[in-house]
Amino acid sequence: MNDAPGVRLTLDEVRALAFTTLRLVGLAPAHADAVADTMVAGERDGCASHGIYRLLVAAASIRAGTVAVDARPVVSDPAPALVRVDGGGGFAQLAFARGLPHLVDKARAHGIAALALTDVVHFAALWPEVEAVAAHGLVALAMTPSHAWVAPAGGTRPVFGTNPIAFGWPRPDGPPFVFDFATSAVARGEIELHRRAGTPVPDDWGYDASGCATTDAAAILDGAMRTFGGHKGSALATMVELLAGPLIGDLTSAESLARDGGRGGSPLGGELIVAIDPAGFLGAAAAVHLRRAEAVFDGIARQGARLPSARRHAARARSLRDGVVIPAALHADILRIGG
Ligand code: NDP
Ligand code: PYC
Repeated sequence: MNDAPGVRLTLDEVRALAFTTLRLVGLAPAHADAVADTMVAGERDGCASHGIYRLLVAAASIRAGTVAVDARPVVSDPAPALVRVDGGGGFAQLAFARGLPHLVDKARAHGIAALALTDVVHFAALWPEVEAVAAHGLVALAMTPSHAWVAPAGGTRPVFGTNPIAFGWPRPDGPPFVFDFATSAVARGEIELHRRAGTPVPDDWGYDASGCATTDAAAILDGAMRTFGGHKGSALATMVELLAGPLIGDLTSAESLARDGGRGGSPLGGELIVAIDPAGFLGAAAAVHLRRAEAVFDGIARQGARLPSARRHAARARSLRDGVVIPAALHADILRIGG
């Protein structure tokens, strides 16, 4: 149980804190809007490693000069079912917002479409994006490489990023089914929170710089993280490197880290988002088959197993009602950024 002192804020106050801080460190208003939204969503849904903590991370990238604070995303149309948004070195959130309407239109027109965000800076969770696509009744898949922090199964030196994969499935009677996780044992943000708190981590999260398993969060951040699920996570991490890297003409995690050049900014490169319209294969029968799919979710929930995204929605309801509690030390660090 975490009994560290906290500061209770309404979600409006969290948003104001995020927006004001981002503006103070020089982020242009359109970016500050989009970035603040994603941080508030993370905090609201109880995702501590990708909530308001990310203000420290985003501000560090801005100060390190690794993000273009006033980039203007440029949308292009490489093929009938493809859309590309060149983020111009800015944060990914605004590029995604610009590309989303085109992705939705193209998926409706062709049954399937893909959006490539290129030359963006990524510090965030992917679930807000698949949730936004699923809100249009489309199935969504998103992935992005990061910085080379993660060793392949069988090795101890970093090759992959933490390379998240997110999936969204629209449901007839409620919010979409969504999962979103790193292909590393945990997100790097989780390990950073342990380092901040001075708490040990499980001994299967990573290696120190000499390749030995360790429970010391700082040693893992200087060494290598592990993939989840051994060779299976390792293969999925490889897939993310390829599909959201060379396939869309953007960086691998190793190239991202090299381009950062030790400045300590967030991952640089691309993201791939695929949207599938159930009506593409099924036409008017889509509703019947989506209803049939509900049996899969019932089969999980009926035996007391937890559906991914159920915890987030419960946290969301709580936060909308009661606001959120931010660790006092984090709140103080955020105020210091502004100061
Ligand atoms: P977790 O290991 O906590 O897994 C999160 C996902 O698994 C969520 O969908 C969660 O649902 C679900 N889940 C967790 N526990 C259970 C359970 N017991 N039963 C069923 N479902 C469960 O996340 P990670 O640490 O791997 O990643 C956290 C975040 O970090 C992600 O949002 C990811 O996008 C982000 N990230 C971003 C990166 C980037 O480069 N931009 C890189 C790496 C990670 P629920 O949400 O309901 O808890
Ligand atoms: O937590 O691994 C992570 C991460 C990388 C980029 C954004 N989050």
